[in-house]
Amino acid sequence: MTQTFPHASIRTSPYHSATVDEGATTFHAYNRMLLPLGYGDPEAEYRRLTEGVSMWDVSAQRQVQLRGPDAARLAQILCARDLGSCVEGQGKYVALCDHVGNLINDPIVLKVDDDCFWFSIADSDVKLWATCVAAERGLDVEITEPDVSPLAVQGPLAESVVASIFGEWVRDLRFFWFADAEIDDIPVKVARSGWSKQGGYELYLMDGSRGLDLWSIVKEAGAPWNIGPGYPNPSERIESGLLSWGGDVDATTNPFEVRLGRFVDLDVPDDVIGIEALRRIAADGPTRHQLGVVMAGDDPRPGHDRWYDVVAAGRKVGSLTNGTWSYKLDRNIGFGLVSVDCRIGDEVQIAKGDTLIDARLTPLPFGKDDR
Ligand code: THG
Repeated sequence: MTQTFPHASIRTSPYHSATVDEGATTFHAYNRMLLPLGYGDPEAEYRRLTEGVSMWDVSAQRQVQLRGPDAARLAQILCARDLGSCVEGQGKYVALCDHVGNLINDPIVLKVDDDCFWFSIADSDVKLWATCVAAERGLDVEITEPDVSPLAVQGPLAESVVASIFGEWVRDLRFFWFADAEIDDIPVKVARSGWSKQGGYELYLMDGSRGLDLWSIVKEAGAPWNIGPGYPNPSERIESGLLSWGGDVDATTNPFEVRLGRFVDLDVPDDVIGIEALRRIAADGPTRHQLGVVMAGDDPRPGHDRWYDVVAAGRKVGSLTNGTWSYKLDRNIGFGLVSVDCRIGDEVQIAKGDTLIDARLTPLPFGKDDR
């Protein structure tokens, strides 16, 4: 396996050749790293995740490490969520906003120790942002991208697989909490997290030279439960209402518009970036909100390549920001980022090229009966 230089425009993950050997058919660039996005049988990969157990290379969820006496202060300045109660070994999902309250990333923040935080990031350059903010404010903190590469084990049987590798203690981990562990001298952090609502873990590999070893260990341990390869699954995550930063937000989306208001604490200190703007937006009320969209027809439609207009009474009222076939609903579904004048239950249309598709607005996450 060749690990390319950190500044390469597209880097490979420590699991890369294993994913190729497993038959990965699609890769996406994410944080300048190749992220496998499919192994050729979407339905089997969906069922494996929702009924069994699946393993994913998510090294592209890079860590930005803040280390030093001012690490906690910088972490808080960057996050519109109160981190004061966050203890060592705990993670929190946060909104990272710019000075006008636009969402520029939605990482999980892991408190590694009092002087060290990891931001497990979505696809934007948080290291550059954090480095600039720290320097401008004269903070004593070093910002790096450490050699850390998460491997997700997701699905209802994930707990059995991960317990068989690391021990029964993993069953007691709370959501977003993590702990240090070792297997065959491979250092990892075992976290209860992952970009699905099927339950599971992320193994934060802390030695990139051992990626293929860790992959084999998980694959062998999971064999009794029929583990197989998977990827951040669009059907499952859209059914479950999980946000994809970059896919579901544009340059002017604030957290309240995309259901992240519950992760924003308006009473954080005034030096938190964007907090004044967020207080104002909260007081005035956002102009858009995110709802589910269920489209008519029971044939899977081809992939979603861009945002499509959501139309009501001949007028654009918002955008369909993603779209997928739902195996749970047997319908095409997606997220609408639409005017707050649009309500759950409204009949709308999706303008896909010249085609107008009848659709209805629903709550998120999708329920079985929302079809
Ligand atoms: N794992 C790790 N890093 C990541 C992601 C991940 N970085 C990029 C991206 N995913 C960050 N985005 C999310 C979005 C949603 C969730 C996690 C990361 C998530 N949300 C739950 C929800 O919204 O229901 C739980 C939130 C809560 O209750 O606190 O899990 O997946 N390492």
